Amino acid sequence: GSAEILQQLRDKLSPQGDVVSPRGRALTEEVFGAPLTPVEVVQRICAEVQNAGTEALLKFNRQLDKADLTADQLRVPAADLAAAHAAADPELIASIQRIRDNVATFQQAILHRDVTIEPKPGVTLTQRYVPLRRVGVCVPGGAAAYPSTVLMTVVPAQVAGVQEIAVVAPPTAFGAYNQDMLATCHELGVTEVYRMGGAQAVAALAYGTDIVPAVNKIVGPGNLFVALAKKHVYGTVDIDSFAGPSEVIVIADQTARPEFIAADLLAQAEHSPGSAILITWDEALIDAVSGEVAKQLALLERAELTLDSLEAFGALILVRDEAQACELTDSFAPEHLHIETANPRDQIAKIKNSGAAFLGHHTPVALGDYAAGPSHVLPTGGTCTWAAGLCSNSFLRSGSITEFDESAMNQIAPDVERLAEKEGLTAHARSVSIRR
Ligand code: HSO
Ligand code: ZN
Repeated sequence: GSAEILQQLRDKLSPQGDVVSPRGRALTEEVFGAPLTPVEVVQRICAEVQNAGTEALLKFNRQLDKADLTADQLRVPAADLAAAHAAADPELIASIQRIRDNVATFQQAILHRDVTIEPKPGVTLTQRYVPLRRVGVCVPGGAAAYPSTVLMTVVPAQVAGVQEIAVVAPPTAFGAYNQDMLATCHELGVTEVYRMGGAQAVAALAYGTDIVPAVNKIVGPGNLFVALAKKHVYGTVDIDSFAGPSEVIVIADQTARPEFIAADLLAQAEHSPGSAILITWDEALIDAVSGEVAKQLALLERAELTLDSLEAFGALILVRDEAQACELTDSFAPEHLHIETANPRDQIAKIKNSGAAFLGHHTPVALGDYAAGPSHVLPTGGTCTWAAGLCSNSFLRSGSITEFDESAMNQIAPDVERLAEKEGLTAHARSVSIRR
């Protein structure tokens, strides 16, 4: 039955929350002198950064990321950004420019525009959208470098009209010292890049220090500590949704090519951890895909990590029919959904819950990860039932503007006065009646 399959699928979800590696646990115990939960660790780090600012930041850089920086080394010098750009592969820069255009075109097209209506003569009502002034972008740098994350966060913010963008990346080879990431920042006109990561970077962005001015919103993916820190500082600043370990559900029928599907599952597992699940009603496809996965795995650079991830968080699911495939997928609410069937629009119409959907045999998820236009910062772990992926509108806030002329006010006045009297708020009522 569907309920049992769904439970099995949920068990296949890569860890979204409370898992810390033994190494991470030992490290925090060493730093804090006591075995703390991740939430406690994050509370301590945020409080210290709030109180001691840069000094605390430098200490956590040293203790948690093993980077012994001075205060004036926290910000990447403009010359380093320019040098990374000058030394970058020209083909990479050309790709970044084309991708920036793709992302900007889509993000511009979906941008909210002010709406004004005149519901009655003399009444003007407006919903207007104003960009956030200053935002912080977290770029991960633990297991791999992510110039693509710079594109998928910075470009939507720029399209929205954000004036100041501060990028933070951990002081590691894959993070703030990654030349491709720095070159991407420079190409996009980002001048503020900081060598700091983890909860301490989130706290610095939220509270501000003498080196990093506080921001209005913090976005971007990160590990558990980054996610918990964002949750902790929410209210001081806004945050985006929780982008945890990546997942994909592939729905396929007999028209799908097993070698394509195997490649798609492996691409997701490569994130390690990454959940990769095939759902099909075509029994022959299961065997064919399974054979292809084994064959293709051997060719991969990160074969071992990918296999580990696949064994823990991969699944090939045979369902009764198309209806059950759609029902299961909708209940699971995957971050990525790839439909490789004859008529993918039939299935997507039946599935409301997915962070991002990819249709057909020629739309691998990697197109969206790197270049298509929608951002790859997406809600994971079933949170797309209530959260949305990052986009240009994530960097806008709305406000309303109301204006009545005298006769329009006179017309609406009795309703206002009546409700104000009922609430016992006679000053409210009088502020209207005095004008009549
Ligand atoms: N699949 C990731 C994004 C990514 N993939 C970046 C490769 N680089 C989360 O949507
Ligand atoms: Zn990816």
